[in-house]
Amino acid sequence: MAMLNFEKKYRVRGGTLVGGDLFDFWIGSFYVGFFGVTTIFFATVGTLLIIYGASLGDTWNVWRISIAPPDLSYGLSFAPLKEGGLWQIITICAIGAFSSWALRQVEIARKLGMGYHIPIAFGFAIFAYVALVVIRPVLLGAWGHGFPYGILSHLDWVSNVGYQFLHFHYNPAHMLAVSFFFANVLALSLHGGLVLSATNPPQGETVKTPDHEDTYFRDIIGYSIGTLGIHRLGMFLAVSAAFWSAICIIISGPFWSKGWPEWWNWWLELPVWN
Ligand code: 07D
Ligand code: 07D
Repeated sequence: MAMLNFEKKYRVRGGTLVGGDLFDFWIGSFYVGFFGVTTIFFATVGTLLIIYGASLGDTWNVWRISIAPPDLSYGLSFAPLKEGGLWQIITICAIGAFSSWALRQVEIARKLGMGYHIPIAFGFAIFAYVALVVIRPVLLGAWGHGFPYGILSHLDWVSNVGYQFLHFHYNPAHMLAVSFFFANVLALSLHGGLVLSATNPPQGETVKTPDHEDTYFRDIIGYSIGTLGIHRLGMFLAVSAAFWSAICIIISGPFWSKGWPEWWNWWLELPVWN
C-alpha cells in the first residue's frame, strides 16, 4: 500500500486521552491533538522567555547566552524573575513541553493500535532531565543545583559538578551509563551496517533477506539475535543508558557527598583481603 493511501486509511478519529474530538485533527501531515496544542504553548512560552532572558544578559553570542538558576540562598522558593525566576518558569515550560510531546506520542500510538514503546523510551530522557533540574535540586534543598540554560555554560556546570566529586569516572552508575551508551553505539552501528549491506547491494544484484542477515551473524559469532531481537536489545541499551545517567547524578550529593574514588574503599575493606 502506498504511503499516502496508508495514511488516509489510518487517519481515524479516536484514541485521544483527553479533549475528545475537539483537537482530533491534522494540520498537513502533523497530528495536532490536545497535547499538540499544549506542546506548542509550552515550547513557545519557554522559547520567548529564553529570548527575554538573553536580552537581559550581556551577549547575543549564541554560544555564550546563559540563563542561570537562582542562587542557592533561595533554597526551594520562587526567585524574582531576573534572579533565577526565569530559569524556574523555563523549567516548568520545558517539562510541560517534553511531557506533552510524550503524551502526543501516546495518542498517535493509540490511533494506530501500536505499542507504547516510543513514549516509554522518550520518558527515560525526560526522567534524566527531571533528575537534573527537579529531583536532585529538591533532594539537595535548592533550585540552584539545577544546570544553567546555555550552550557553553551547561558544559561548565557538568565539569564543575564532576570535579566536586574529584573524579566522576569513579561513580559506579556513571560507569554503567557510559558503558550502555558505548554498547548502544556498537549495536546500532552493527545493525545499521548489517541492514544496509543486505538491502542496498551493488547495481544488478538482488536485495538480500533477513535470512542472509541471520546467517551472517551465525557464521561470524555463532549467534544471531534476530530481526525483532535486535530492536529489543537496542531499546534496552538506550533506555538503560538514560536510566543509569539519571541515577548517577541523583546519587551525587544526596546519597554520596565525598569524592567518588573513595566509594570504592568497600573493595579494599573486604574481609577476604585479611
Ligand atoms: C542529536 C537530537 C537532536 C537534538 C539537538 C539538541 C537545543 C538547545 C539552546 C540556543 C543528542 C538541540 C539543542 C534545543 C538550544 C539554545 C540556548 C541529541 C540529538 C541537536 N543538553 N551536553 C550538547 C542539551 C545536558 C553535555 C549539544 C539539552 C546535561 C555535553 C546541545 C539538554 C548534561 C555536551 C545540547 C542538555 C549535558 C553537550 C548537542 C536538556 C548531561 C557536548 C546535544 C534539555 C546530559 C555537546 C556545546 C546532542 C556540545 C552537548 C543540548 C542537558 C552535557 C546544545 C537540550 C546538563 C558534555 N547539549 N547536557 O547532540 O557540543 O544531543 O555542547 O537536558 O559536548 Mg547538553
Ligand atoms: C538529560 C537530555 C534530555 C533531553 C530531553 C529532550 C529538546 C527539543 C528540538 C531538536 C541524558 C530535549 C529536547 C530541547 C529539541 C529539536 C527540534 C539526556 C538528557 C528530555 N561522561 N557526567 C553523563 C560521559 C565526565 C558528569 C551522562 C563520558 C567527567 C556529570 C553520560 C565521559 C566529568 C554528569 C556521561 C564522561 C563528568 C555527567 C550524560 C568520558 C566532568 C551528569 C548523558 C568519555 C569533569 C550527566 C543525567 C545523559 C548525567 C553525565 C558520559 C566524563 C561529569 C553517561 C562518555 C569525568 C556531572 N556523563 N563526566 O545523561 O548523568 O543523557 O545526567 O569521559 O549530570 Mg559524564
